Amino acid sequence: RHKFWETQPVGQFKDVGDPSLPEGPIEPPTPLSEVKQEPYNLPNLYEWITCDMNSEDMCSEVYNLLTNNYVEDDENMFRFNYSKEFLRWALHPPGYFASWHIGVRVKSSKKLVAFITGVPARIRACDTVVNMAEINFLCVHKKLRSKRLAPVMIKEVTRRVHLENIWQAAYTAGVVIPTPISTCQYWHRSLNPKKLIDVGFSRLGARMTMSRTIKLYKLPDSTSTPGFRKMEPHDVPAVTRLLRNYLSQFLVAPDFDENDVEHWLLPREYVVESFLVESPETHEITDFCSFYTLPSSILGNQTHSTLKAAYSYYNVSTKTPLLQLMNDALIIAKQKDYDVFNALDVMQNEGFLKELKFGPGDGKLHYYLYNYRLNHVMRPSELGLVLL
Ligand code: NHW
Ligand code: EN5
Repeated sequence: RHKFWETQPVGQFKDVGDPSLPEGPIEPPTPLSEVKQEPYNLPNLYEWITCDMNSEDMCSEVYNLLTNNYVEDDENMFRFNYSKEFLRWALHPPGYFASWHIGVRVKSSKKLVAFITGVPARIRACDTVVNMAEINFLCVHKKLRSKRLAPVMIKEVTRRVHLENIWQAAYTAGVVIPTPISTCQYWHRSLNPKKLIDVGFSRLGARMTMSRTIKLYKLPDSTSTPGFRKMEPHDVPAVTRLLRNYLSQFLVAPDFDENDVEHWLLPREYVVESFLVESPETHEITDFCSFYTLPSSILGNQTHSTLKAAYSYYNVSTKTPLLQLMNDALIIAKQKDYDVFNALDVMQNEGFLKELKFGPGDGKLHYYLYNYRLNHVMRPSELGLVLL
């Protein structure tokens, strides 16, 4: 069934629920001298490149490959359209390795035809903080699909991760492969219902008119929480404390330090937005919310070419009810002209999804670990990790 994944150190379907298998690494690390020193072989017409995403030209080539060939929904109506600024941000966290930004191009024409990336992250699984790679942006050009190029890409990124003495990875995918640690549901909150219906992202409900639908999703013009404001650089220490404390309750979550928070959560226009509540009396930072910007190309619509989507990222409520905090996030997203606000049912998100008029989407997101076994499948609410 899974000729490639059966050979890899990942949980196998036949082992699900077997309590005799120990939690932790599936294979021990090998001495670095035993890690293969040369890249894996590619079919003869192709060659490996390391993509310098600081180079404007390289970043544009990657952007174009992904814009035309990356993830689509099951009916091929929408395709993720990560911006160049977003890709630069996603691939340059503290301690990143340029060697983990891997391209494949045609030798003769130099055309980029495949891509895969890793970035380093400390991720806690139960009680153990593990140095991992987060793998993302695996893409093979549409014309080169089903030729078993993806397994070679995955083996090559694995080799380059091993060369940095890292032996575990985390990744998410819309497809089921051996073996998810958890399966999450996408939820969507309409901000611009007319456009969403016009482009086929959502449908007019039964016994609903367009004007009733627009009224249903109306939001106040301004946020309601006193002390709600954008996060600023001087907030990094307080946000780090708040977030670390919050994430400690989940079974799998990033172990963020101040450098990570500065990189992943300080606002960057059109990339990531973060807000917090500063108590007007004590000036304490009590609550936090954030979302990232990931538009989708609309395939084959005469009037609209992009869907502006905000994706819920990390949220923490200690004083402001989560419902009220996320309602303020929706108001901000509406002000900023997003068409839809998306969220997964991870962390405590189930506590606001239905009340704030999110509806379940047709997509699921499966979470995976490489070379690390957990002994039970987690509920989404036990996950404290959001990948881009
Ligand atoms: S998920 C997004 C993945 N990208 C897309 O969906 C874009 C559109 N699709 C494509 O470009 C986020 C191609 O269809 C791809 C597959 C390239 C997906 N993950 O070359 P073949 C990520 O980026 C397996 C893992 O013939 P293809 C996370 C498939 O099951 N495996 O297929 C990435 C089969 O193996 P099997 C996937 O359609 C995580 C084999 O690939 C997969 O031309 C990567 C078929 O290969 C997926 N999304 O190309 C793993 N999709 O055993 C990282 C298919 O079933 C692991 N496959 O026969 C950790 C590494 C680091 C470890 C460090 C210690
Ligand atoms: C790794 N970082 O399927 C990411 N999106 O529901 C890779 N559906 O947008 C993983 N099909 O339900 C990728 N509208 C996995 C996701 C791939 C993209 C994907 C789904 C998630 C999606 C939309 C559009 C469906 C179009 C037809 C959807 C319904 C919205 C409706 C709004 C009103 C309330 C009810 C729901």
